[in-house]
Amino acid sequence: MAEQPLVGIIMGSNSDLAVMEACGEELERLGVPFDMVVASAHRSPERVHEWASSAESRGIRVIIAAAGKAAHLGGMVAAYTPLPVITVPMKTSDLGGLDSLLSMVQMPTGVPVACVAINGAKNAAILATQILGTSIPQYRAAIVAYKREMAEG
Ligand code: RP5
Repeated sequence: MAEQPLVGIIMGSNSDLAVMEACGEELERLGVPFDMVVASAHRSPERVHEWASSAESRGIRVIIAAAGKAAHLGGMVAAYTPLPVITVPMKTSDLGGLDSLLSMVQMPTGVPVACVAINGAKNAAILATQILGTSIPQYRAAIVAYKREMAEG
């Protein structure tokens, strides 16, 4: 039987997948089960609503939301769930991803999202694992080992 996903990854478009694959690869490396869906805040809002509002009851503990341009996906997801939301601003052709970044970090008071660097898919996976590690020793140990590997070069 497949392991229960603990991290839910949502992205606004299939065009985000090339970048976000690195997020899934890092979660796999850290041993974190996840699921991944494409749903857009403006093109398929009902799907986003359904996915975000049911995430906690499906066993998800942390959400990663990736989007580009006027990137309201993370904020919309955060509105529908008590789970922590980490956003990944996608690099864009017109404004280089600054548009996505500002859309995410400037969430109004009361509905925060965390935000990693532009195209920071791998860091989102690491941060999600660190959050899991505050309550699940296996993931804390995975992060400790990862940091040790980095230090040893
Ligand atoms: C956002 O608009 C997506 O997250 C994507 O980063 C950007 C462009 O989407 P496409 O036009 O490539 O589908 O919704």
